[in-house]
Amino acid sequence: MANDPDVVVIGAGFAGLYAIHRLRERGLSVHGLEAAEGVGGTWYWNRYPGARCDSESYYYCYAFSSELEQEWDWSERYPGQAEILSYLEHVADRFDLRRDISFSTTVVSAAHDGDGWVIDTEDGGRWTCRWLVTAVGCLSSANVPDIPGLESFAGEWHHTGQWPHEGVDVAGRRVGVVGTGSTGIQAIPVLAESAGHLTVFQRTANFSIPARNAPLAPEEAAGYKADYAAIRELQQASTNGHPFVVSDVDTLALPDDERRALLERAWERGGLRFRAAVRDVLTDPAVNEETSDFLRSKIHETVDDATTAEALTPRDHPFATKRPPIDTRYFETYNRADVSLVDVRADPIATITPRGVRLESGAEHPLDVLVFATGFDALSGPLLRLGIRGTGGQSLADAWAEGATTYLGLGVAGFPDLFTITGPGSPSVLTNMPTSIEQHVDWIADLVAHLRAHDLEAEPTPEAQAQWAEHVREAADATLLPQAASSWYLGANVPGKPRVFLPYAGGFARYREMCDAEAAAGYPGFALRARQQAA
Ligand code: N01
Repeated sequence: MANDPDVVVIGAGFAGLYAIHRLRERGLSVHGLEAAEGVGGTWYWNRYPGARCDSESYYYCYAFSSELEQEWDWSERYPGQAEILSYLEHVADRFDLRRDISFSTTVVSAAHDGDGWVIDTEDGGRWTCRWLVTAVGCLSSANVPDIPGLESFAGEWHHTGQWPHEGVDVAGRRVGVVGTGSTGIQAIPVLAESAGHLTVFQRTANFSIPARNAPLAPEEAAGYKADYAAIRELQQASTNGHPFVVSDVDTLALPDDERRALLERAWERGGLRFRAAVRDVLTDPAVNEETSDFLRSKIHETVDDATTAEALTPRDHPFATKRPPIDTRYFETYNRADVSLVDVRADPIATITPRGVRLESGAEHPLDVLVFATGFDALSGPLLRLGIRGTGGQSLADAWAEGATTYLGLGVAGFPDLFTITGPGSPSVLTNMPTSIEQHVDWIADLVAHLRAHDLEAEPTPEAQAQWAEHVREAADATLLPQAASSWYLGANVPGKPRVFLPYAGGFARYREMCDAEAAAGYPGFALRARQQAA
């Protein structure tokens, strides 16, 4: 194909692969540009020890093909990184997607020239297209803290989101981990198994629920396959794309012993389902405090040393206001003699030395391997890296100087014919990602087909975008979510990033209905212009 397809899709993870497939089905020519050497997105890059999905395998997958649902066998309750990557490779082959993807191709700029998009890549390539679809993920821009002296470190250091494919040999070595979010909490128990000594540098103690991972029994897997129609229906009707019904029990009205029993049952079942077992946990401070206290007590029951247990106990944010990790023997790991916890809120990291990490107090922790499980410049970061310029040469960075705003998380005023899968302002990271991705891709494919049929170009109106930004803020404010001051949902983890609550917290089902209503009404939130006029 010449370098001028109808649509360029940037990224070949869950979102990009499905976008290529779906847009092809709509009769458009599509080409994917992917920085990595292969498909997989998040699951290509995040190969750190213990990397595993927190959604359960039977629904952390595509729903668009019932044949695919029936033919793929998951081996565990939660799929590991390698298994998800194999699944996405299978999808790429099964739907013959690779022929339309350029790998090892990093986009350095994308500019709208009044007629369409001109995309330049690091290797000197140029692509032109009418519609640009970003499928760059929400958590793909690694956040390595700017700690003085890192370049002087004599050992090796890695960010979990850019983990070497050949692995890192930690056997018998002194390993340090900075960060105790979902990633750190997955990696720490696995690293501790083989490291000589593991030191965890914790700034914020975190809640975590046991995942209770296990092999998926063949009869259980067969049951899911037989039930897919109902499972998918439940996901579409849910708050966050998981096939769980949120409990309707008013926990505060229960006698103490029954409330405790309900929480114990949810704890024993484990995983992200825990949240769904407690009605109003994200909206009612009293319910949340009860639940938080229950989880704090579990940390103290699990960790032998009382001082370590208290240091691991979160007291500065309500449960689930930061994305709650799920774990396999995380708190138990601190009972090992070869694992130590360093509280870097009390004594912050001052510098990295050739030998290891030095704290403000002067204490030095010698290390051979330093692991940054320090998260990502979430949602807006991956888009800003693309060097996008819209009408009049305006950069996306300038448009978002006060914080990322979009209409429905799907498009940005001033950037015609640009569509952002799971962009800022969409439910995205508050949901099961494949469910949100499919909804976005289907919606975008319908809009692009409409634009082609009528020879139109589209961009959100500034009014619709401003109203949506206000609605996103109100939806977050109606919950306890903004109370976690250091949350990446707010951009608080990246120095200098504007504090704007980035995902839409109003719920997946409600959001889907709003998107459907927008399409049914002929896209009133978008300025639709005849292309001849626009040119
Ligand atoms: O990143 P995070 P993550 N000095 O930003 C600490 C998804 N995910 O990679 O809280 C010291 O949550 C930081 O401390 P603080 C999931 O959505 C999904 O763990 O800012 N510490 C925090 O402890 C998740 O939420 C799966 O005070 C520093 C940690 O690093 C999202 O990815 C699996 C520091 C970062 O936590 C991100 O999780 C894994 C510094 N300078 C992840 N800078 C699935 O299963 C940062 N920290 C799908």
